[in-house]
Amino acid sequence: MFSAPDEKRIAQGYQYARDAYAALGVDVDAAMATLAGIPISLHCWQGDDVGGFENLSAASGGGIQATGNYPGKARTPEQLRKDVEKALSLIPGKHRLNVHAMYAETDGKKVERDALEPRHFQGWIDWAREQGLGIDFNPTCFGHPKADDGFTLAHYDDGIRKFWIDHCIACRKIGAAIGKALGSTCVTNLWIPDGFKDIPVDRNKSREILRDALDDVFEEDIDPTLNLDAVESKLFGIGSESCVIGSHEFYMGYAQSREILLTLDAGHFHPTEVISDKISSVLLFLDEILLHVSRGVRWDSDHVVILNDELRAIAEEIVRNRYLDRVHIGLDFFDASINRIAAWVIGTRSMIKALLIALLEPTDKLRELERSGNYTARLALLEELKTLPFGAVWDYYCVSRNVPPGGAWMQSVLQYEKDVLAARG
Ligand code: RNT
Ligand code: ZN
Repeated sequence: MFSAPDEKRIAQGYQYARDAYAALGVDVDAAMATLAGIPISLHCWQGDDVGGFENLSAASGGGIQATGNYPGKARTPEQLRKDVEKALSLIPGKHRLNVHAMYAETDGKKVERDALEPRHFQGWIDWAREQGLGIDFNPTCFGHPKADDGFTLAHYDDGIRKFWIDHCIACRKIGAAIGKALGSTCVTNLWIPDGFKDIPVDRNKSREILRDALDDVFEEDIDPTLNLDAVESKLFGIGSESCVIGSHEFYMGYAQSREILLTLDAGHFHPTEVISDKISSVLLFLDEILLHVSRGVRWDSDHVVILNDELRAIAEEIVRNRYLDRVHIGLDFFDASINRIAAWVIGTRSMIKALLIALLEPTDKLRELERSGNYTARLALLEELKTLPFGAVWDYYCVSRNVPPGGAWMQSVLQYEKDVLAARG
């Protein structure tokens, strides 16, 4: 069922595809070379259902929830790293890993989140160096007793708020240490769950508190070659249905005025609202942004990414506008109902496929048609492009990067499930 096309078929398909794209003025080899230089930041939290290794008895996950109980989830840093390695071995290209503060390694000792230090991430850093990966980072402002009432940086209580401010400051320093150790800029993304389940009376005060708390967090300048700060908005979460303090408008203004990165999560907007349409607007006023590529389904913002129209549109926006240097592409989904490694592989391969399709587009031709007002030909060409043999280029690309083409990777995941995951019980 998941057999790979054989070498001969891949070579033939590639020849055919190269000619088909060349006829439209598209250089397939150049597209693949560009693709190979685009890192995707894989989120470590798909591997353990956003659990972390702190063993806290917190009530909630801050309005985010992985559902399902598929066997074999990673329970130790070593297991999680093994699983990431497995996933990466099935994904073409060089990528990054996105780590949350709750994945600290504290040698069995309790270290409060406001006291975390770079050394608690040494295991990740050493491993990343070995693997040739960059790391991105995140404060964890959820899944903690001090976040149980749904408020962190926007908390009315000075003590609780201070705890989270100190945690976020600690995380920026860890981000910088990671960036330095690996020689690759770390993007540290801040998302907080703060919001009201029911209709609040004072939206303004909470937002003032959050603005001021963020100013405390970002007060110290950090070398931007080591660490870049990003802030992530959300429309609603479980338990914050009526008002999220860190809304899109809030963080748009904040990121712009403080000259930091804005994070656009594809699952954090109204169901018919898309982040692909936001990229070209926000990048007129911001230097760089971070994407959390995800897939919203009704109330859930975190389904596994698939090659759908919006994913393609996101990739098109980045490629057409030559934003590759200004858009950090991160993934953010968690599904505990299917094999977790397969989830990573499916989501990441889909993201890369979307980028490849965008890179294979005769954009100049389409632009010409648009500028001359020939919308008929623009629509016709866009539709014809959809049936070009992109799959043949994808298979060739996979083989050229030493990863399985087609669905052949699935065999390898099933074997790993038998050999490794099953033993975890
Ligand atoms: C939550 C945000 C956030 C988290 C991760 C775990 O809605 O999307 O990015 O998913 O930080
Ligand atoms: Zn996100």
